[in-house]
Amino acid sequence: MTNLVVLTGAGISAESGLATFRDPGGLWRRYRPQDLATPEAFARDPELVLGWYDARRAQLAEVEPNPAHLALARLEREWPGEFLLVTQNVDDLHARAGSRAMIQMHGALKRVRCQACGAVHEWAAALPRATPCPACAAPRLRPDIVWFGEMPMDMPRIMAALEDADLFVSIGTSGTVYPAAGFVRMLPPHARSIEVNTEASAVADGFDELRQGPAGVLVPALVEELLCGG
Ligand code: BV8
Repeated sequence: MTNLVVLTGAGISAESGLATFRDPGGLWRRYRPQDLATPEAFARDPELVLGWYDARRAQLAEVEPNPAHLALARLEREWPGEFLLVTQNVDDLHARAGSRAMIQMHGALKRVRCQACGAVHEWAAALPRATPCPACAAPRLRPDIVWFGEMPMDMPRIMAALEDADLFVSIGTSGTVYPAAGFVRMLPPHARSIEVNTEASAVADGFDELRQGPAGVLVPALVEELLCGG
């Protein structure tokens, strides 16, 4: 049986209309994500950081999963071996497309976490500063997002899947953020690795194959190929 691990980044959601980190992101073009997605930025200017996440959370209601998200959900349903989707994305498009065997290693826009009691709550609305925690009432809620300098989620489970992988497919990620960018170098020597991207990522040389083009076109074709004996 072939064990398959898929990694996705912001590029898989680009055709759904969600800006990637590299695009000039409109309202936020004067900030770099590295400057906003940090505990220090949140401590320094909570309203600015919460406003950024409120805007991105609100945008989820305006976008839909695209054929690449849907194809990965089909691949999970029909794959005969072990399957794990690891996404760096904090949007809800993989879940809405039907993916279940999924780890959101950088957290989720539609979840908040209490810094006082640790409770995690599903959250679709805005998160004004000092909103009381539904569990303990402390005004200490933050986005349940992994910021730069914070430990990504579920790393032991991700590492175990990479060690057992026979096939690794990376889709729509620039390969600039670690530890995700290093996953391709953690594979067993026999594993086959494929990168799907509109341009070569910073770690493209670590892959056996580069399929250059939009995920919305290449991922459904790759899924068909993998399921029908490619
Ligand atoms: C950690 C949530 C350790 C926030 C995110 C120096 C060297 C190496 C590493 C470091 C270093 N200094 C610091 C570090 C560590 C740091 C890091 O890697 N920094 C980088 C900037 C150098 N990493 C961390 O801090 C991580 N934590 O290391 O912890 C630790 C150890 C012990 C104890 C405690 C801690 C945590 C990183 C997580 C940060 N959070 N997201 C939020 O979203 O608001 S990162 C965020 O940016 C995303 O999640 C994603 O990971 C990253 C953006 O990357 P991509 O998803 O790849 O998106 P991008 O826009 O860059 O690229 C899009 C790609 O799609 C492009 O290639 C494009 O060509 C392609 N594309 C576009 N359209 C399409 C397409 N492809 C196909 N089809 C299309 N249509």
